[in-house]
Amino acid sequence: MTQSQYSSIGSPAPNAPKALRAVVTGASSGIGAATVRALRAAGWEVIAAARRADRLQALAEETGATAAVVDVTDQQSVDALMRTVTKAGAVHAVINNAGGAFGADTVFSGKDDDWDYMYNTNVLGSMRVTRAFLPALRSGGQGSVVFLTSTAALAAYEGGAGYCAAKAGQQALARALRLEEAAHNVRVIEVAPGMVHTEEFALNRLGGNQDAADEVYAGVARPLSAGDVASAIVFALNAPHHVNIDQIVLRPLAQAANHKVLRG
Ligand code: 8X3
Repeated sequence: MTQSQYSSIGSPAPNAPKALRAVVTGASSGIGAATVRALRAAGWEVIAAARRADRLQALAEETGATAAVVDVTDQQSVDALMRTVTKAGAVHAVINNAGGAFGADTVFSGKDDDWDYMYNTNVLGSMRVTRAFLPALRSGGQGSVVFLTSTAALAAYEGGAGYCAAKAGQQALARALRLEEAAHNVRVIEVAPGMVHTEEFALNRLGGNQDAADEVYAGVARPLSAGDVASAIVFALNAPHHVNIDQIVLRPLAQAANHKVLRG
């Protein structure tokens, strides 16, 4: 085998279009915003999509991304985003990052609203966005869809049932989609992080209680950062397009399992 027959995972494919274009949902904070920054740094054109226009505007000014307001729980809003984005050019990647955890109750104390919202954002939101952009991803010739799931999709834990179920649902969606879209040259990538210290994840999960949110990370030497996860996403997207990195699971060293966290 000659040197030229080796592919270089992590570097843009030699035959990649000059300007690769990606849509990132949930881009106003945390992993979504970090992914916008990382993709821009890697030379991608990026549409940063989320509900909060003010945050998006600041991110767009900082990075050169295009801000686009979208609510993934609303199909009309998703379709409007798709029309605006596809009118302006090809789409090579969609990163389904919008979602998160709401509530940390046991099943016995489970709240319908929390479970509905988690399913609606993580699973249905991913489906709505993916469904809307699939024609563009197919016709662009080398599409990629990324799903931000979680280690919560891999193992259930007490107080996590609603979130674990939503993330497992999103993971199942990704796995079925990979089988369906291979024939259309669209690859499907799942990135499943463990504990990531972001401004809002634990705060949302714990009903806005900052003290309780801080407790989640207390004494943990180095939880993952949003940038760590964004790097994994860019790594998978920048692999030559025939390389489908099905799943990346990343955890902080201090979290050997969701329930086993080393605290100093
Ligand atoms: C969040 C990871 O450890 O809170 O996606 O379940 S964990």
